[in-house]
Amino acid sequence: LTKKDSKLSMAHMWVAFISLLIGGLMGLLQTLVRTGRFTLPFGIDYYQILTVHGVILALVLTTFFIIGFQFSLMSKTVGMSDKERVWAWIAFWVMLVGTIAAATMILLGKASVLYTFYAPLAAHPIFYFGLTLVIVGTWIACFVNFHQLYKWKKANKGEKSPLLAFMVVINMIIWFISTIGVAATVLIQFIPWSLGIVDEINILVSRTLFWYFGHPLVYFWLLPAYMAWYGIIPKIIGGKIFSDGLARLAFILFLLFSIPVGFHHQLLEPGIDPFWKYIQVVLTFAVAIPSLLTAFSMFATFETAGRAKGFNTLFGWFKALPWKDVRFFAPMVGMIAFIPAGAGGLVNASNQLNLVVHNTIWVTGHFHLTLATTVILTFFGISYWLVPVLTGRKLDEKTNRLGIIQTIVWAIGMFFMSGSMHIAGLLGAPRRSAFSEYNGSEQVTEWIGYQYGQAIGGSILFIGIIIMMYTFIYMTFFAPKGVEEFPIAETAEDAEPTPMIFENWRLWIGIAVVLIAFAYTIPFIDIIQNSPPGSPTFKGLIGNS
Ligand code: HAS
Repeated sequence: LTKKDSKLSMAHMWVAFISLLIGGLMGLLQTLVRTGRFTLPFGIDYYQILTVHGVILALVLTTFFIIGFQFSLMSKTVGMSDKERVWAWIAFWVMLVGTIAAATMILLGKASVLYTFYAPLAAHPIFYFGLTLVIVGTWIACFVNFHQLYKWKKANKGEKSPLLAFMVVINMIIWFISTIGVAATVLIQFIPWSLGIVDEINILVSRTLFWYFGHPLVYFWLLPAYMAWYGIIPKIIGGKIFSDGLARLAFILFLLFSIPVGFHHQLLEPGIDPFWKYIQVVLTFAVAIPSLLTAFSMFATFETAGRAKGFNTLFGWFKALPWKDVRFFAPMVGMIAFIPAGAGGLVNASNQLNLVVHNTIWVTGHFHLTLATTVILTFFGISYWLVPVLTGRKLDEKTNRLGIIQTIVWAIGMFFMSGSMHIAGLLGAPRRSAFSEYNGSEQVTEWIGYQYGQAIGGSILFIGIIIMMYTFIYMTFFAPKGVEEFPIAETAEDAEPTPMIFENWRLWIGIAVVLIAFAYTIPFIDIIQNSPPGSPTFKGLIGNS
């Protein structure tokens, strides 16, 4: 990568890692509050830190890391012109100004609306203006990426695009289409409401538009991890990509199925016709298929790499994997975690089982396994080679060892925290609640051991964050100078050729739009026609006091 490209990606990494520290500290405080033995100082409200935690980690860290990582992939595979880089910097600054505006309002206690921020919780208008800027910034980044691939295709007529560039563009199309929903609710509903121009808001519409965005959001987080699994890990383990076509097919299936599924977050919500919930649940099960393809493809990659190295028994590949290389080890632990994590997702998506787990802390356990383990460990795994590449340094043995320890610490912390959350959730413990004895209810006594389990896990995880921050700073400023490899894998020679229809963007975007229209139009009209008028602003109750 050129110096200019490196600087751009590195700016994103800085925001991501500072977010990790702030957001992680808030997470630790939450788990301590939930033991009932710790109260927050200086009158800080539980929901204020819960909002900082969710927004900073789930929205800010992820978005900056992903966009920074994707810029580096695009620069490496299809190149970035000076003009594109100027726009990429504009995107970065617009996002950053928006983030600072929204974060300031949360820290001032004027936007304790949680990371899902749908009505009836109300925040200060500046929070919503900040969000708008963040979205606009990401849209600029989308168009920079689209332009990069478009230019490459023009210069390389008839050739299939580089796999990683193809994947980045799919992820950004998903992001662009889904953020239209959140932009609509922010601009049409929240800004006029928070400014007092209207005094009512349709809560169901706001929740529906949020979840139209909220579910594809989780795949916007997951797909960069899959980019590393498909396109980088094979190189690190000394193997080849099992099938370029299969990898592209998985990403196309995400484009088709990750958006028309938001209702699976609203299964218990009155006001949405059960038939349409049913349709979206079917589509939810369809979106698990590309993950199953990915699991297959990863096993196949491991096995073929192992066999090529002479490990020819059924499970011989296991021994052939470079367990002592943190660039592989951290994402691999993430992959293993995704087996129970994905199974938990399928539980959530099943209507009857959702009755048991919805709004319990099981759901929090689910996304700490998916996002905070599978995705984040893969992001950490990426940073062990990407940060040295960007700073012109080498991943030395000491950092590699520390990274392995960090991964183990993270896995143990998450085992306790997410495990306790899953079990307590099945025992009925609610999510998003500070400590309460619920007037001495007997059931609550069943939860308390698991709340301690969460605090133990949370404390271990915080140690993991400190190690990661140390490693990040070391790799940025102190690691030995040198040239670290940007590990991009090649496809196996005997793989089937990739069908060119996968490059037919109009076709796939067209089908995606038709599916979205099918899954949302009628229920949305229903919601608008039949739902009762909105509720008052709830000013003074939370956030906007
Ligand atoms: Fe989810 C709630 C359903 C995946 C994140 N999810 C959430 C929330 C978040 C979230 C943040 O249907 C909470 C939102 C809130 O605040 O209310 N989720 C699913 C389903 C999947 C799924 C069906 N979720 C994710 C991912 C996330 C994420 C990924 C973040 C990155 N989720 C739900 C539902 C709810 C929900 C409901 C609402 C619950 C409620 O009631 O509120 C699927 O995509 C999962 C498919 C995955 C698999 C696993 C494949 C396994 C692989 C690993 C292979 C391993 C290898 C290593 C190769 C089928 C690919 C092997 C090596 C060895 C040595 C063994």
